[in-house]
Amino acid sequence: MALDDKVAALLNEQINKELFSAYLYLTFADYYDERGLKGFANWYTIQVEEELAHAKGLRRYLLDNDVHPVMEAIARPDMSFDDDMGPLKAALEHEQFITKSIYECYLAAQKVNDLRTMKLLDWYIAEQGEEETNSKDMITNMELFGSDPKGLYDLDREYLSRTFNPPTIAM
Ligand code: OFO
Repeated sequence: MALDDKVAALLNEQINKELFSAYLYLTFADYYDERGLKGFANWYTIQVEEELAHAKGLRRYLLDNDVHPVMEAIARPDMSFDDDMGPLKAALEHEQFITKSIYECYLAAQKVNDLRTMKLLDWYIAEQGEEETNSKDMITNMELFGSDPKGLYDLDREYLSRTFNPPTIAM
């Protein structure tokens, strides 16, 4: 069954949003790198990989459904931060925006009884749940330990150990 035009267009837009997420998180990694917080920088660099994987998963899905993916221009992230909490709060806000966007894709698919796309988006919905939880945890950790140099050092060490595990979606 061919993909509905509106569903295909929303999924294509979502590719751009995922690529923008990668771009945004690169700027967060830069912020922390320049501050000497290599663990936080590592965490966001890995997040960039995750976002690229999300974009590639949607691209694969369009290709598999005979829809040509269109790579639109990626906006320049406009972010400057006054303190180490800034990127963490911006990340949570951004993930909530992405969750809403995935829900819109899901609802469009549901409207035309596109069960296959709904199944694909189930994965993205669960992933967004995880990403919102991670973002909230990072804010809480910063609130609890960030004002103490030793606490911040330990947090940074912890984030240094994050590695990229390619997600299970087809790319
Ligand atoms: Fe693609 O999950 Fe974050 O934005």
